[in-house]
Amino acid sequence: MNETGLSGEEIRSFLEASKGQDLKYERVLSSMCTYPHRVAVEAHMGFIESNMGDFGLFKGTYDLEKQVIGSLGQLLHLPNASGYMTTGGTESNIQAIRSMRNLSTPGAWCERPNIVVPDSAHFSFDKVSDILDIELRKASLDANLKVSVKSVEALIDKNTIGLVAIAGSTEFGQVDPIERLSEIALHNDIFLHVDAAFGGFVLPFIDDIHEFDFKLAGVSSIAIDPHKMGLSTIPSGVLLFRDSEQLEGLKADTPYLTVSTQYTLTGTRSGASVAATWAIINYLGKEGYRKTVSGCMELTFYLLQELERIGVYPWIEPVMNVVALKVPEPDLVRSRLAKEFNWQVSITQNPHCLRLVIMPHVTAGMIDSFVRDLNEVLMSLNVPI
Ligand code: 0PR
Repeated sequence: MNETGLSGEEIRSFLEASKGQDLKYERVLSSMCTYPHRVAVEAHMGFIESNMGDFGLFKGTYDLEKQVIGSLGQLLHLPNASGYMTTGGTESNIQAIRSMRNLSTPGAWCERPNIVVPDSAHFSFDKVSDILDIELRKASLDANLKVSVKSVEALIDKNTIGLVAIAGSTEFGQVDPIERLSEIALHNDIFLHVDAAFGGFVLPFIDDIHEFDFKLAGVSSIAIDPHKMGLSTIPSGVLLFRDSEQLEGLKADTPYLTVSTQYTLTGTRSGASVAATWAIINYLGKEGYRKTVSGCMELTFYLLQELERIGVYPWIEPVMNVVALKVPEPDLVRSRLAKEFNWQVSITQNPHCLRLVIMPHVTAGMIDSFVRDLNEVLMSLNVPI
């Protein structure tokens, strides 16, 4: 740290230079985040000092948080859901499993508790396993990259405290057979957490019906992220519980704050995200999200149509705006797209594909030039597609 501070002008110019090195979303086809909506940004800036870690001081913001929980609970078919705003899917997943662990009857497992997750689960569950010392059992996927129900059933034993299902997998945008997993959870009297961090703001707004939420009696908690397809600011995640007792399972005493208990993983947390999320869900409403999601889906199908012309096909028919493409040498293609054309795309592991996410910042013009550039890279590889 310098002895004396820089001038405001110097600070601005340093920051501008740094920002200039950041990539613009206009070349990004790999991200599950996007530009937050201006209404969310405005609300965020208006609440920048608000700390939900001591919400007795910020009663107005806390009330907005309760309204967000109510609105998203209602969207996911449980208006009186309990929960709170997290920093995103990772924290929601950690807290959901921590609550399962804390509520599972002591002595119900003999050795180490375990959870059964799809092989497609986000890497946040590896963090869960490490932090909570819970065994992670990975169930295999079927040909459509949904978790195999048989594999899940085979992995459940007396030490299993819960299951995880994915509604919108990170790599493929696939939705697990959650209706069946709900029945299995009820039958075994264990929890079922649904990771809808991405799909939670997509599935309710598309025409195809995928049952994934609290409508299913076995679903005990859901992670849904406003900072992904919800168009809110970072960091905005939401964790919802069916039962207030599940939230109680996370209780910590906070004797010197304005409130005596806390249920969150972090202490100090952003009231700005709360205001931004409240603002955007109320500004857009279901109608606005339906428009946003249908725009992304139309572009997703436009992309597929254009790719077909150059002989490139998706591994599975996309369920949402995440596309995994069969191309030869995906790593090489990815790095050449970045180096030669400045495109940011990602890859999937198994199967090994090129992965694109068609977020609200993507335009038809972006797709046209991406397909042209991809074709050039593939032609120069000189291998059959
Ligand atoms: N669950 C699912 C299904 C996810 O896709 C993700 C993140 C998480 C949980 C974790 O959410 P947080 O990152 O909010 O804690 N999926 C993306 C990923 O890890 C996140 C991402 C976002 C990656 C923007 C890149 C990027 O530019 O791939």
